[in-house]
Amino acid sequence: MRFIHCSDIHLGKTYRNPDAESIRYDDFFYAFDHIIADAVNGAVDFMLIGGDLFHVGQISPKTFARTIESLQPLKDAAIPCIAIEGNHDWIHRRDNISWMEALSHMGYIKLLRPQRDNDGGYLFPLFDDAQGLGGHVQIGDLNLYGLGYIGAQAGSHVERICDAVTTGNNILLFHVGIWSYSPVEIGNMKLEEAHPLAEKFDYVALGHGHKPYIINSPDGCPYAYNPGSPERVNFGEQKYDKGYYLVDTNVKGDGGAYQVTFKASDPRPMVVATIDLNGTENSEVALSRFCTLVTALLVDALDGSADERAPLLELKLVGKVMFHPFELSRERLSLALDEVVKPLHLEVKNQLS
Ligand SMILES: [Mn+2]
Repeated sequence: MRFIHCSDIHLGKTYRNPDAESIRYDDFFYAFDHIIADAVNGAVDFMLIGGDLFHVGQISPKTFARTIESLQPLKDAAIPCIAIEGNHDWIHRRDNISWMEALSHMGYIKLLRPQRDNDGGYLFPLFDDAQGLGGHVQIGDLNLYGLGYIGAQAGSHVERICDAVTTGNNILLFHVGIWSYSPVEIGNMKLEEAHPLAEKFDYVALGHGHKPYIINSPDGCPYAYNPGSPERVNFGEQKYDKGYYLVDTNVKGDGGAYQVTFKASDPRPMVVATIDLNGTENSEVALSRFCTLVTALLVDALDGSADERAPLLELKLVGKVMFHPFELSRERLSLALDEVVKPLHLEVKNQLS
């Protein structure tokens, strides 16, 4: 079997700035559409989404319609798309149907969710296609289980999760980070809390942190994989590798681990930098230095690629200057920058003194 594991697509995210809104909105669909095209062209057996398909729980009707358009080629090719909910697409009001449930009802995804018994144990009922609900799906000789986002105490649930699984050839979808690997601050578990999963599951498909990483068992065999997000979702992600995993269960590596290949995506250029204007005597000189430094940063960020997409910039201005810092207003900086680059989105943190 060959499958794609992606996560944290964040469809629906954009900037409220009217010039950037539709372009930035399209970025996330562009990333998702590319993965789906790779799945269809590569004729994989199934695709996994490790949570945060949507940026928010309450998406717009437009985002729902666009998502269906994106998923249609997978459905037409009869490639099952197995998904879980992340913290971003979690719906707290249980009386309201979620958009993820709707996609599952309509047969575009198989949304996996566990049930709990009265003793806090986990139950993974077999997925029911008619209802679009379940916790466990079988594809060929593989057994796929889905957990979604279960909160900050996820580590203490691992034993009960493992107890609920009695099959072999198991894969788990789990929207959780692992401390020290995951760049996010909440919703993580400790490395040693995760390790028992290696005995029950051949592949733990993680999501949550937008930076890719792979977790090894204490004896050095990889078993848990976080692909990160295929697009740069937030400032701070400029240095992360972006893409998804292509997995082949027939090719075995260390300790029987599946062959896993990271496939790079094509995210929009992003630059986050500190601009040192220390000692500049007037705002003209400072502006000129600002433009020179930003130009160099962009060359560096593009690293020889001919990417012509307008970048996302977050610039922090620092240093002691001999004029009033307010003279470098965001508008003035933006105007000066126009001659160098037209960013899709510019954030300035003026910390000049
Ligand atoms: Mn996310």
